Amino acid sequence: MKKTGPVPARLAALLAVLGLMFIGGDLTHRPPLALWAMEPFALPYRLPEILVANDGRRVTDASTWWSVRRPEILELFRSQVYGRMPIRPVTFEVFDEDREALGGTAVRKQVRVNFTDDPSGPGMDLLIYLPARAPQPVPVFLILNFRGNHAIHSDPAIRITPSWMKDSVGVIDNRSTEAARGSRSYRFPVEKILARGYGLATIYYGDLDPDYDDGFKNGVHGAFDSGTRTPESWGSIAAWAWGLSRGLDYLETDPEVDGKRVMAAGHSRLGKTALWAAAEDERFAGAFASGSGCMGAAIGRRMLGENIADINRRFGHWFCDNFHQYNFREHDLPVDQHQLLALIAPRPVYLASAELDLWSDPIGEFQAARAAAPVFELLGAAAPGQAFPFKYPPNLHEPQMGALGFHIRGGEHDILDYDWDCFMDFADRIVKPSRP
Ligand code: GTR
Repeated sequence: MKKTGPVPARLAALLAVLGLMFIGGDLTHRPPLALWAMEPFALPYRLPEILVANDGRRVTDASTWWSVRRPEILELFRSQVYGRMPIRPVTFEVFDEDREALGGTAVRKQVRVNFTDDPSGPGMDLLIYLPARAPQPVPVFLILNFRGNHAIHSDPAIRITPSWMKDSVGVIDNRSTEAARGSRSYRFPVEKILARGYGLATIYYGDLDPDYDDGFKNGVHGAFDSGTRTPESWGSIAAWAWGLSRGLDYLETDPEVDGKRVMAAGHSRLGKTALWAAAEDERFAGAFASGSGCMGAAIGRRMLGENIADINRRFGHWFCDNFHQYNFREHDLPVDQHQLLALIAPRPVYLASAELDLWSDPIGEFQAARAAAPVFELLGAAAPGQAFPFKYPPNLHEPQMGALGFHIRGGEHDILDYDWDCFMDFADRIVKPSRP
Protein backbone atom coordinates (compact mmCIF):
# COMPACT_ATOMS: atom_id res chain seq x y z
CA MET A 1 0.00 0.00 0.00
CA LYS A 2 1.23 3.51 -0.79
CA LYS A 3 2.64 5.55 2.04
CA THR A 4 1.27 9.00 2.66
CA GLY A 5 3.99 11.18 1.18
CA PRO A 6 7.69 11.84 1.47
CA VAL A 7 9.04 12.48 4.93
CA PRO A 8 10.45 15.99 4.15
CA ALA A 9 7.02 17.14 2.95
CA ARG A 10 5.40 15.98 6.14
CA LEU A 11 8.16 17.52 8.20
CA ALA A 12 7.56 20.82 6.46
CA ALA A 13 3.84 20.54 7.19
CA LEU A 14 4.66 19.77 10.80
CA LEU A 15 6.81 22.90 11.07
CA ALA A 16 4.11 24.98 9.40
CA VAL A 17 1.56 23.81 11.92
CA LEU A 18 3.91 24.40 14.83
CA GLY A 19 4.31 27.94 13.49
CA LEU A 20 0.55 28.27 13.33
CA MET A 21 0.32 27.25 16.96
CA PHE A 22 2.72 30.01 17.93
CA ILE A 23 0.94 32.74 16.03
CA GLY A 24 -2.40 31.44 17.26
CA GLY A 25 -4.42 29.05 15.11
CA ASP A 26 -7.42 26.85 15.73
CA LEU A 27 -5.99 24.26 18.11
CA THR A 28 -9.18 22.30 18.56
CA HIS A 29 -9.21 21.41 14.89
CA ARG A 30 -5.49 21.26 14.23
CA PRO A 31 -3.81 18.29 12.57
CA PRO A 32 -2.79 15.39 14.86
CA LEU A 33 0.82 16.49 15.18
CA ALA A 34 2.00 13.71 17.47
CA LEU A 35 0.72 11.15 14.99
CA TRP A 36 2.28 12.89 12.03
CA ALA A 37 5.59 12.89 13.80
CA MET A 38 5.43 9.11 14.27
CA GLU A 39 4.27 8.28 10.76
CA PRO A 40 7.76 7.97 9.20
CA PHE A 41 8.38 5.03 11.56
CA ALA A 42 5.51 2.92 10.19
CA LEU A 43 6.81 -0.02 8.16
CA PRO A 44 5.79 -0.32 4.53
CA TYR A 45 3.38 -3.17 4.08
CA ARG A 46 1.24 -5.16 1.71
CA LEU A 47 -2.09 -6.24 3.15
CA PRO A 48 -3.59 -9.69 2.72
CA GLU A 49 -6.19 -9.44 -0.04
CA ILE A 50 -9.63 -8.82 1.27
CA LEU A 51 -11.63 -9.64 -1.88
CA VAL A 52 -9.61 -12.53 -3.28
CA ALA A 53 -10.56 -16.01 -2.07
CA ASN A 54 -7.98 -18.55 -0.94
CA ASP A 55 -8.21 -20.27 -4.33
CA GLY A 56 -7.30 -17.01 -6.09
CA ARG A 57 -10.81 -16.20 -7.26
CA ARG A 58 -11.79 -12.48 -7.21
CA VAL A 59 -14.84 -11.79 -5.09
CA THR A 60 -17.06 -9.44 -7.06
CA ASP A 61 -20.53 -10.16 -5.68
CA ALA A 62 -22.15 -10.27 -2.27
CA SER A 63 -23.12 -13.92 -2.49
CA THR A 64 -19.49 -15.05 -2.97
CA TRP A 65 -18.50 -12.86 -0.03
CA TRP A 66 -21.07 -14.51 2.24
CA SER A 67 -20.59 -18.08 1.06
CA VAL A 68 -16.82 -18.18 0.41
CA ARG A 69 -14.65 -15.27 1.44
CA ARG A 70 -16.23 -14.24 4.74
CA PRO A 71 -16.15 -17.80 6.14
CA GLU A 72 -12.48 -18.10 5.11
CA ILE A 73 -11.49 -14.91 6.93
CA LEU A 74 -13.60 -15.74 9.99
CA GLU A 75 -11.95 -19.13 10.18
CA LEU A 76 -8.47 -17.58 10.11
CA PHE A 77 -9.29 -15.19 12.94
CA ARG A 78 -10.72 -18.06 14.96
CA SER A 79 -7.88 -20.49 14.39
CA GLN A 80 -4.92 -18.06 14.40
CA VAL A 81 -5.91 -15.15 16.64
CA TYR A 82 -8.77 -15.29 19.14
CA GLY A 83 -9.68 -18.98 19.30
CA ARG A 84 -13.01 -20.75 19.02
CA MET A 85 -15.88 -19.98 21.36
CA PRO A 86 -18.31 -22.68 22.39
CA ILE A 87 -22.06 -22.59 21.89
CA ARG A 88 -23.64 -22.70 25.35
CA PRO A 89 -27.18 -21.70 26.29
CA VAL A 90 -27.66 -19.56 29.40
CA THR A 91 -30.58 -18.68 31.67
CA PHE A 92 -31.67 -15.30 33.04
CA GLU A 93 -33.10 -14.02 36.25
CA VAL A 94 -34.15 -10.35 36.51
CA PHE A 95 -33.32 -9.60 40.15
CA ASP A 96 -33.87 -5.85 40.12
CA GLU A 97 -36.23 -3.52 38.30
CA ASP A 98 -36.73 0.13 39.23
CA ARG A 99 -38.94 2.20 36.95
CA GLU A 100 -38.08 5.44 38.71
CA ALA A 101 -34.30 5.17 38.71
CA LEU A 102 -31.91 8.14 38.39
CA GLY A 103 -34.49 10.62 39.64
CA GLY A 104 -37.24 9.22 37.45
CA THR A 105 -35.33 9.56 34.17
CA ALA A 106 -34.46 5.88 33.81
CA VAL A 107 -35.64 2.32 34.08
CA ARG A 108 -32.91 0.24 35.73
CA LYS A 109 -32.79 -3.53 35.49
CA GLN A 110 -30.22 -5.99 36.75
CA VAL A 111 -30.18 -9.47 35.33
CA ARG A 112 -28.24 -12.46 36.55
CA VAL A 113 -27.14 -14.51 33.57
CA ASN A 114 -26.40 -18.05 34.70
CA PHE A 115 -23.88 -19.96 32.61
CA THR A 116 -24.93 -23.38 33.87
CA ASP A 117 -28.11 -24.92 35.29
CA ASP A 118 -26.83 -24.12 38.77
CA PRO A 119 -28.01 -20.60 39.76
CA SER A 120 -25.28 -20.46 42.39
CA GLY A 121 -22.68 -21.40 39.77
CA PRO A 122 -20.76 -19.16 37.36
CA GLY A 123 -22.59 -16.27 35.77
CA MET A 124 -22.56 -12.54 35.13
CA ASP A 125 -24.57 -9.49 36.15
CA LEU A 126 -26.03 -7.46 33.32
CA LEU A 127 -26.88 -3.87 34.33
CA ILE A 128 -29.32 -2.04 32.07
CA TYR A 129 -30.47 1.58 32.00
CA LEU A 130 -33.23 2.52 29.58
CA PRO A 131 -34.77 5.95 29.03
CA ALA A 132 -37.92 6.22 31.16
CA ARG A 133 -41.22 6.33 29.30
CA ALA A 134 -39.64 5.61 25.90
CA PRO A 135 -42.40 5.48 23.27
CA GLN A 136 -41.04 2.29 21.71
CA PRO A 137 -38.30 -0.34 22.20
CA VAL A 138 -34.96 1.46 22.30
CA PRO A 139 -31.58 0.85 20.68
CA VAL A 140 -28.92 -0.08 23.23
CA PHE A 141 -25.16 0.18 23.54
CA LEU A 142 -23.89 -3.00 25.17
CA ILE A 143 -20.46 -2.47 26.67
CA LEU A 144 -18.12 -4.39 28.95
CA ASN A 145 -16.56 -2.50 31.85
CA PHE A 146 -13.22 -2.83 33.66
CA ARG A 147 -14.15 -2.12 37.27
CA GLY A 148 -17.54 -3.66 37.94
CA ASN A 149 -21.06 -2.49 37.13
CA HIS A 150 -21.15 -0.52 40.38
CA ALA A 151 -18.18 1.58 39.20
CA ILE A 152 -20.02 3.01 36.18
CA HIS A 153 -22.48 5.09 38.22
CA SER A 154 -22.96 6.17 41.83
CA ASP A 155 -26.51 4.70 41.85
CA PRO A 156 -26.56 2.92 45.27
CA ALA A 157 -28.76 0.08 43.98
CA ILE A 158 -26.16 -1.39 41.63
CA ARG A 159 -24.94 -4.72 42.99
CA ILE A 160 -21.25 -4.74 43.82
CA THR A 161 -19.59 -7.56 41.98
CA PRO A 162 -18.04 -10.24 44.18
CA SER A 163 -15.76 -11.29 41.29
CA TRP A 164 -11.97 -11.06 41.29
CA MET A 165 -10.67 -7.61 40.40
CA LYS A 166 -7.26 -6.02 40.10
CA ASP A 167 -6.51 -3.86 43.16
CA SER A 168 -7.30 -0.18 42.52
CA VAL A 169 -9.46 2.58 44.04
CA GLY A 170 -11.86 0.84 46.45
CA VAL A 171 -10.58 -2.65 45.57
CA ILE A 172 -8.81 -4.43 48.40
CA ASP A 173 -7.34 -7.92 48.20
CA ASN A 174 -8.89 -8.28 44.75
CA ARG A 175 -12.45 -7.63 45.99
CA SER A 176 -14.37 -4.47 45.26
CA THR A 177 -15.85 -2.45 48.12
CA GLU A 178 -18.47 0.26 48.47
CA ALA A 179 -15.70 2.84 48.00
CA ALA A 180 -15.45 1.85 44.32
CA ARG A 181 -19.04 2.81 43.60
CA GLY A 182 -19.14 5.37 40.78
CA SER A 183 -15.34 5.44 40.54
CA ARG A 184 -15.41 5.06 36.74
CA SER A 185 -18.56 7.09 36.05
CA TYR A 186 -16.64 9.59 33.89
CA ARG A 187 -16.39 6.88 31.23
CA PHE A 188 -20.14 6.18 31.18
CA PRO A 189 -22.26 9.31 30.67
CA VAL A 190 -25.47 7.39 31.41
CA GLU A 191 -27.79 10.40 31.69
CA LYS A 192 -26.52 11.82 28.41
CA ILE A 193 -26.97 8.49 26.62
CA LEU A 194 -30.53 8.12 27.90
CA ALA A 195 -31.40 11.72 26.96
CA ARG A 196 -30.54 10.88 23.36
CA GLY A 197 -32.93 7.94 23.34
CA TYR A 198 -30.42 5.12 23.77
CA GLY A 199 -30.17 2.52 26.49
CA LEU A 200 -26.90 1.45 28.07
CA ALA A 201 -26.24 -2.11 29.17
CA THR A 202 -23.01 -3.23 30.77
CA ILE A 203 -21.22 -6.28 32.14
CA TYR A 204 -18.07 -6.51 34.26
CA TYR A 205 -15.55 -8.33 32.07
CA GLY A 206 -14.07 -10.16 35.07
CA ASP A 207 -17.41 -11.93 35.59
CA LEU A 208 -16.51 -13.78 32.38
CA ASP A 209 -12.81 -14.25 32.74
CA PRO A 210 -10.50 -12.63 35.30
CA ASP A 211 -7.85 -10.77 33.35
CA TYR A 212 -4.66 -12.59 34.31
CA ASP A 213 -2.94 -15.70 33.09
CA ASP A 214 -3.98 -18.64 35.25
CA GLY A 215 -3.69 -21.25 32.52
CA PHE A 216 -7.40 -20.85 31.68
CA LYS A 217 -8.62 -22.47 34.90
CA ASN A 218 -11.01 -19.80 36.13
CA GLY A 219 -13.89 -17.92 34.46
CA VAL A 220 -15.84 -19.38 31.58
CA HIS A 221 -12.85 -21.42 30.45
CA GLY A 222 -12.87 -23.27 33.74
CA ALA A 223 -16.65 -23.64 33.65
CA PHE A 224 -16.93 -25.04 30.11
CA ASP A 225 -13.67 -26.48 28.87
CA SER A 226 -12.91 -30.09 29.37
CA GLY A 227 -9.83 -32.01 28.30
CA THR A 228 -6.63 -30.44 27.12
CA ARG A 229 -6.57 -27.13 25.33
CA THR A 230 -5.76 -27.11 21.64
CA PRO A 231 -3.82 -24.38 19.79
CA GLU A 232 -7.23 -23.05 18.68
CA SER A 233 -8.92 -22.99 22.09
CA TRP A 234 -10.41 -19.63 23.00
CA GLY A 235 -8.47 -16.96 24.84
CA SER A 236 -9.81 -14.19 27.05
CA ILE A 237 -10.91 -11.79 24.29
CA ALA A 238 -13.10 -14.56 22.87
CA ALA A 239 -14.45 -15.25 26.38
CA TRP A 240 -15.36 -11.61 26.90
CA ALA A 241 -16.91 -11.44 23.42
CA TRP A 242 -18.92 -14.56 24.25
CA GLY A 243 -20.26 -12.64 27.26
CA LEU A 244 -21.42 -9.75 25.06
CA SER A 245 -23.38 -12.25 22.99
CA ARG A 246 -24.99 -13.71 26.11
CA GLY A 247 -25.94 -10.16 27.14
CA LEU A 248 -27.56 -9.79 23.73
CA ASP A 249 -29.40 -13.09 24.28
CA TYR A 250 -31.14 -11.43 27.23
CA LEU A 251 -31.68 -8.07 25.52
CA GLU A 252 -33.44 -9.83 22.64
CA THR A 253 -36.03 -11.08 25.12
CA ASP A 254 -36.70 -7.70 26.75
CA PRO A 255 -39.72 -6.01 25.15
CA GLU A 256 -38.40 -2.56 26.08
CA VAL A 257 -35.25 -3.11 24.02
CA ASP A 258 -35.06 -3.33 20.26
CA GLY A 259 -33.00 -6.51 19.92
CA LYS A 260 -32.20 -5.65 16.30
CA ARG A 261 -30.54 -2.40 17.34
CA VAL A 262 -28.06 -3.53 19.98
CA MET A 263 -24.54 -2.27 19.34
CA ALA A 264 -21.39 -3.80 20.78
CA ALA A 265 -19.11 -1.20 22.33
CA GLY A 266 -15.88 -1.12 24.28
CA HIS A 267 -12.66 0.65 25.08
CA SER A 268 -9.12 -0.62 24.63
CA ARG A 269 -8.89 -4.40 25.22
CA LEU A 270 -12.66 -4.27 25.47
CA GLY A 271 -12.77 -2.36 22.16
CA LYS A 272 -10.89 -5.26 20.58
CA THR A 273 -13.51 -7.46 22.21
CA ALA A 274 -16.45 -5.45 20.84
CA LEU A 275 -15.06 -5.81 17.31
CA TRP A 276 -14.57 -9.55 17.68
CA ALA A 277 -18.04 -9.95 19.22
CA ALA A 278 -19.66 -8.13 16.29
CA ALA A 279 -17.61 -10.19 13.82
CA GLU A 280 -18.63 -13.47 15.46
CA ASP A 281 -22.23 -12.57 16.18
CA GLU A 282 -24.14 -11.08 13.27
CA ARG A 283 -27.04 -10.11 15.50
CA PHE A 284 -25.12 -7.04 16.70
CA ALA A 285 -26.30 -3.97 14.80
CA GLY A 286 -22.81 -2.48 14.74
CA ALA A 287 -19.53 -2.06 16.59
CA PHE A 288 -18.17 0.96 18.43
CA ALA A 289 -14.53 0.63 19.49
CA SER A 290 -12.44 3.20 21.31
CA GLY A 291 -8.64 2.90 21.36
CA SER A 292 -8.79 -0.72 20.22
CA GLY A 293 -5.30 -0.62 18.67
CA CYS A 294 -3.18 -3.75 18.31
CA MET A 295 -5.36 -6.75 17.39
CA GLY A 296 -8.33 -4.38 17.49
CA ALA A 297 -8.70 -2.02 14.55
CA ALA A 298 -5.07 -1.10 13.83
CA ILE A 299 -3.18 -2.56 10.86
CA GLY A 300 -0.60 -4.87 12.47
CA ARG A 301 1.82 -4.81 9.54
CA ARG A 302 2.64 -1.15 10.20
CA MET A 303 4.29 -2.26 13.43
CA LEU A 304 3.78 1.15 14.94
CA GLY A 305 2.90 1.33 18.63
CA GLU A 306 2.12 -2.02 20.22
CA ASN A 307 3.09 -5.05 18.13
CA ILE A 308 2.28 -8.75 18.37
CA ALA A 309 5.35 -9.60 20.43
CA ASP A 310 4.50 -6.81 22.91
CA ILE A 311 0.93 -7.94 23.32
CA ASN A 312 1.80 -11.62 23.60
CA ARG A 313 4.47 -10.93 26.20
CA ARG A 314 2.11 -9.07 28.52
CA PHE A 315 -1.28 -10.43 27.53
CA GLY A 316 -0.75 -13.77 25.83
CA HIS A 317 -3.85 -15.13 27.55
CA TRP A 318 -6.05 -12.84 25.44
CA PHE A 319 -5.43 -15.05 22.39
CA CYS A 320 -5.37 -18.65 21.29
CA ASP A 321 -2.03 -20.47 21.46
CA ASN A 322 -1.55 -20.40 17.67
CA PHE A 323 -1.25 -16.64 17.87
CA HIS A 324 1.95 -16.90 19.88
CA GLN A 325 3.89 -18.02 16.80
CA TYR A 326 3.51 -14.60 15.17
CA ASN A 327 5.80 -12.57 17.45
CA PHE A 328 7.70 -10.17 15.14
CA ARG A 329 6.08 -12.04 12.24
CA GLU A 330 3.18 -9.70 11.50
CA HIS A 331 3.77 -10.26 7.80
CA ASP A 332 3.23 -14.01 8.16
CA LEU A 333 -0.09 -13.72 9.96
CA PRO A 334 -2.58 -14.62 7.21
CA VAL A 335 -4.95 -11.83 8.25
CA ASP A 336 -4.68 -8.18 9.17
CA GLN A 337 -7.16 -6.07 11.08
CA HIS A 338 -8.91 -4.47 8.08
CA GLN A 339 -10.34 -7.95 7.61
CA LEU A 340 -11.73 -7.95 11.14
CA LEU A 341 -13.63 -4.75 10.29
CA ALA A 342 -14.80 -6.30 7.02
CA LEU A 343 -16.30 -9.25 8.91
CA ILE A 344 -18.70 -6.77 10.50
CA ALA A 345 -19.81 -5.32 7.13
CA PRO A 346 -22.32 -4.12 6.08
CA ARG A 347 -23.11 -3.23 9.69
CA PRO A 348 -21.63 0.10 10.81
CA VAL A 349 -18.27 0.27 12.56
CA TYR A 350 -17.05 3.35 14.41
CA LEU A 351 -13.47 3.81 15.59
CA ALA A 352 -12.60 6.41 18.22
CA SER A 353 -8.95 7.28 18.76
CA ALA A 354 -6.84 9.89 20.50
CA GLU A 355 -3.82 11.86 19.38
CA LEU A 356 -1.53 10.88 22.24
CA ASP A 357 -2.54 7.21 22.14
CA LEU A 358 0.49 6.27 20.06
CA TRP A 359 0.44 2.75 21.52
CA SER A 360 -2.88 2.10 19.71
CA ASP A 361 -1.65 3.51 16.36
CA PRO A 362 -4.68 5.68 15.45
CA ILE A 363 -3.49 6.14 11.87
CA GLY A 364 -3.25 2.36 11.57
CA GLU A 365 -6.92 2.26 12.56
CA PHE A 366 -7.75 4.85 9.92
CA GLN A 367 -5.89 2.80 7.31
CA ALA A 368 -7.79 -0.34 8.35
CA ALA A 369 -11.11 1.45 7.84
CA ARG A 370 -9.98 2.52 4.37
CA ALA A 371 -8.85 -0.96 3.45
CA ALA A 372 -12.09 -2.54 4.71
CA ALA A 373 -14.30 -0.09 2.81
CA PRO A 374 -14.59 -2.10 -0.45
CA VAL A 375 -16.41 -4.88 1.41
CA PHE A 376 -18.94 -2.41 2.82
CA GLU A 377 -19.49 -1.16 -0.72
CA LEU A 378 -19.80 -4.65 -2.17
CA LEU A 379 -22.53 -5.36 0.39
CA GLY A 380 -24.43 -2.18 -0.43
CA ALA A 381 -23.68 -0.15 2.71
CA ALA A 382 -22.42 2.68 0.48
CA ALA A 383 -22.01 3.53 -3.19
CA PRO A 384 -18.69 2.54 -4.79
CA GLY A 385 -15.88 4.63 -3.32
CA GLN A 386 -18.14 6.08 -0.62
CA ALA A 387 -17.87 3.75 2.39
CA PHE A 388 -14.85 5.61 3.77
CA PRO A 389 -13.93 8.20 1.17
CA PHE A 390 -11.46 10.09 3.32
CA LYS A 391 -7.97 10.70 2.09
CA TYR A 392 -5.89 11.10 5.19
CA PRO A 393 -6.51 11.12 8.93
CA PRO A 394 -8.51 14.18 9.84
CA ASN A 395 -7.79 17.10 12.09
CA LEU A 396 -8.57 16.57 15.74
CA HIS A 397 -12.25 16.62 16.59
CA GLU A 398 -13.40 16.25 12.98
CA PRO A 399 -15.27 12.93 12.89
CA GLN A 400 -15.42 11.22 9.52
CA MET A 401 -18.59 9.29 8.91
CA GLY A 402 -19.28 7.00 5.99
CA ALA A 403 -20.34 3.36 6.31
CA LEU A 404 -17.40 3.28 8.71
CA GLY A 405 -16.66 6.17 11.05
CA PHE A 406 -13.49 7.46 12.67
CA HIS A 407 -12.20 10.34 14.74
CA ILE A 408 -9.11 11.50 16.55
CA ARG A 409 -9.73 13.34 19.78
CA GLY A 410 -7.08 15.41 21.52
CA GLY A 411 -5.53 13.80 24.58
CA GLU A 412 -4.85 10.33 25.90
CA HIS A 413 -6.03 6.74 25.64
CA ASP A 414 -9.46 6.83 27.27
CA ILE A 415 -13.17 6.89 26.51
CA LEU A 416 -14.69 10.29 27.23
CA ASP A 417 -17.89 12.23 26.64
CA TYR A 418 -16.58 13.41 23.28
CA ASP A 419 -16.20 9.81 22.11
CA TRP A 420 -19.73 8.95 23.24
CA ASP A 421 -21.10 12.07 21.49
CA CYS A 422 -19.54 10.85 18.24
CA PHE A 423 -20.71 7.27 18.82
CA MET A 424 -24.25 8.56 19.15
CA ASP A 425 -24.03 10.98 16.19
CA PHE A 426 -22.91 8.03 14.08
CA ALA A 427 -25.49 5.66 15.55
CA ASP A 428 -28.25 8.23 14.92
CA ARG A 429 -27.61 7.80 11.21
CA ILE A 430 -28.40 4.12 11.39
CA VAL A 431 -30.65 3.30 14.29
CA LYS A 432 -32.52 6.60 14.73
CA PRO A 433 -33.88 6.45 18.26
CA SER A 434 -36.96 8.46 19.12
CA ARG A 435 -36.04 10.85 21.90
CA PRO A 436 -37.89 10.36 25.18
C1 GTR B 1 -2.52 -1.99 27.20
C2 GTR B 1 -2.43 -2.96 26.06
C3 GTR B 1 -3.35 -2.52 24.98
C4 GTR B 1 -4.72 -2.14 25.49
C5 GTR B 1 -4.72 -1.55 26.89
C6 GTR B 1 -6.01 -1.63 27.69
O1 GTR B 1 -1.60 -2.16 28.18
O2 GTR B 1 -1.11 -3.01 25.64
O3 GTR B 1 -3.41 -3.51 23.98
O4 GTR B 1 -5.57 -3.20 25.43
O5 GTR B 1 -3.79 -2.14 27.71
O6 GTR B 1 -6.86 -2.49 27.51
O7 GTR B 1 -6.15 -0.79 28.57
